[in-house]
Amino acid sequence: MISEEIEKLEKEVWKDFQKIENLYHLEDFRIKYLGKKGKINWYLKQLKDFSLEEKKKLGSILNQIKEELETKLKLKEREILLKEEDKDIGLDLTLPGRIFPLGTLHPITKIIEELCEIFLKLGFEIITGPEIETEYYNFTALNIPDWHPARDMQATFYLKNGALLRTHTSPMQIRAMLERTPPLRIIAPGKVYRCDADIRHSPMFHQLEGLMVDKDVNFSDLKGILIYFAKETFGEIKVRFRPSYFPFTEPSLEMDIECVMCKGRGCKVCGNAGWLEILGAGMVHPEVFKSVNYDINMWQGFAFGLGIERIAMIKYGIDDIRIFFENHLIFLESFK
Ligand code: FA5
Repeated sequence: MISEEIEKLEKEVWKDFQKIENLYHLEDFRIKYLGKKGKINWYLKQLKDFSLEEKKKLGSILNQIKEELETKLKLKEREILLKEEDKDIGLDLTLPGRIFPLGTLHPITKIIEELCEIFLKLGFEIITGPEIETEYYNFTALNIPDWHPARDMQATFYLKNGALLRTHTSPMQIRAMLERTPPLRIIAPGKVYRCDADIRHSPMFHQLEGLMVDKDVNFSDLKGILIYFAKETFGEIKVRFRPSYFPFTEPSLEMDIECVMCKGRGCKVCGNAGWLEILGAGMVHPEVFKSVNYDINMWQGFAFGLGIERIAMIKYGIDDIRIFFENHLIFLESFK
């Protein structure tokens, strides 16, 4: 049976791999197993006569072995070269050390740090919280009871036992207000999850929540802070506010930034709108204050939720959100 033969081959591969001691062994090994006429390719070719299901199953096993081998061979080669280098030079303590390539911060981490700096200057405190949430924090306490159609606005990944992956960072508003007494000013950056995927939507993405509660906070304060953040982040750029709806804010707005790709003319990145939506915001709804026992006659507040990837796309001129999570070294190194 071919599956048994492949199993045997896998054992043979790893046994042989242990025997590699120098670059000659390594090259022989590579030709024997990974070469065009090597054993793995030979088995891959045999699969053509099998059923689609078997082809898929066995092909994936063979490709996995191939990938693992390629990675391990690279490491082995490096290990052998380093050993040989040591042999050539002997031990010379006056030689400079080896330079190891340094990594760099991921562009999304960079943007989060930049945004935190901006809001820290404005007196906001940074907090973090769980990505696995309960319906209560993610929806109910935010004035979205279970019958509310707004639950469908954010396609949710449910887990067993009623838990879910948070669909936004807004549950942090509730956590912050329950843990503190007003006045308060917090931001909460973090990962969120939605069943959503295209060039502007990713199933896992980052948001930064902002919440300010005080005795006389109003809508102009909110707009002022958002315009300040946009100027600090992008320099001179056109922004616009649109009226919107969120069950946890009233009134609500969304903020768009002029699309940097097409300068507002319309392109595939902005879906021909000329604008990219980067955040939702509004004045905290009295029902939300009631759910955390804040006196609605004494306290007012605003909240906002920024889409971090959208901000990174605009800032770095990136036309497909998926590239942030594909781990291409050339892309990541360009942020050094
Ligand atoms: C919310 O998530 C609200 N919680 C925001 C909010 C907070 C409103 C506080 C009022 C008060 P929305 O679903 O529009 O809203 O998402 C906010 C931002 O996240 C969007 O403007 C967009 O920039 C970004 N975003 C939404 N879905 C995705 C996605 N799938 N991939 C990448 N970014 C996304």
